[in-house]
Amino acid sequence: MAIIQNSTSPLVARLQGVHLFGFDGAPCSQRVSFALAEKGLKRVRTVRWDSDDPAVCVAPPGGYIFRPVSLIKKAHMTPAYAAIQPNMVVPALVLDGTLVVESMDIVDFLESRWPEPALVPGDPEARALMHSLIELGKTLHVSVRYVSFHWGLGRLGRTSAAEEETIAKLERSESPEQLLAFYQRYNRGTIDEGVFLGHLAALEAGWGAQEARLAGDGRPFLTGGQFSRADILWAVKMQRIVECGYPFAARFPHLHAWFRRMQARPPFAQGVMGPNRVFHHGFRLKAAIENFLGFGIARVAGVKA
Ligand SMILES: N[C@@H](CCC(=O)N[C@@H](CS)C(=O)NCC(=O)O)C(=O)O
Repeated sequence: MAIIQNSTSPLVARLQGVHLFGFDGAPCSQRVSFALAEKGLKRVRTVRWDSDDPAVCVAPPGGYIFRPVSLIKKAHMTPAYAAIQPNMVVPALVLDGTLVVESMDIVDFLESRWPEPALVPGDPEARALMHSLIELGKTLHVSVRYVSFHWGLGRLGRTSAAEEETIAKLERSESPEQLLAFYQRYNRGTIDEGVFLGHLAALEAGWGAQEARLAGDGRPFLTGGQFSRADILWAVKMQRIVECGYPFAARFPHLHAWFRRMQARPPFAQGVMGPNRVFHHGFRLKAAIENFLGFGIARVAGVKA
């Protein structure tokens, strides 16, 4: 589990209760807010991410304090945030001074503290499938990045020259995210269309396997009869691609029906959709216009790289 010992941020040790450093439009952060809502923990307050005011350093039991780290304002590319999350991405979670990074490790950590309701299936076979779907989801995280930058964020996803320099200064060479390498190519438009199509095809292969399983036995959840962490990870991933305008209902109807079931869960509505509404509608509108004009993601759905 990605617990960060000896964080250089003075803020971490001061935080009591649960504090989530995240961004509501970001899938990795949404996974954690979805899981917190499934565990019945409510977002009781939203404060500046770096506030060390004693009045907001203690989260009440049964709730959590949200500390939004704006990816738009590039708050994650600052020395103070890098001291909390050394890979300069959201989310990061602190519970009573213990700092955890990596979204699925955070979900695991939450499970160890709040075992009920369980987000792990009781059946060993379903549990093994959950773990393999989570591993697949982690591997495909980079593909969601490429697809959502290309067909979702577009030019908005670019960083300025000054921001690129900041990443170069702050990013550790061993960071698994390798933000600098990505932005250097993304900012200059040097990533070949085939690379983006390859990432979309990788995601489609993942969705195809799930479509077959859901269609095969009519199971309600990805691993069978019980909701699990795999549903959290994949529903949030799908949410982002839906926002890019991908035609799921036509391409993967059973997966689409499963996604509608996930959306109907109150914790999804509360943890993912509620705070994400502005981003969601903005992205959907942009995607609908692009699909209508014929250069959106719908045009390339199902096209191999
Ligand atoms: N492996 C990390 C990935 C985190 C990640 O990539 N976060 C994205 C948002 S989903 C981010 O903060 N990106 C910042 C950027 O692209 O500049 C996790 O699962 O927590």
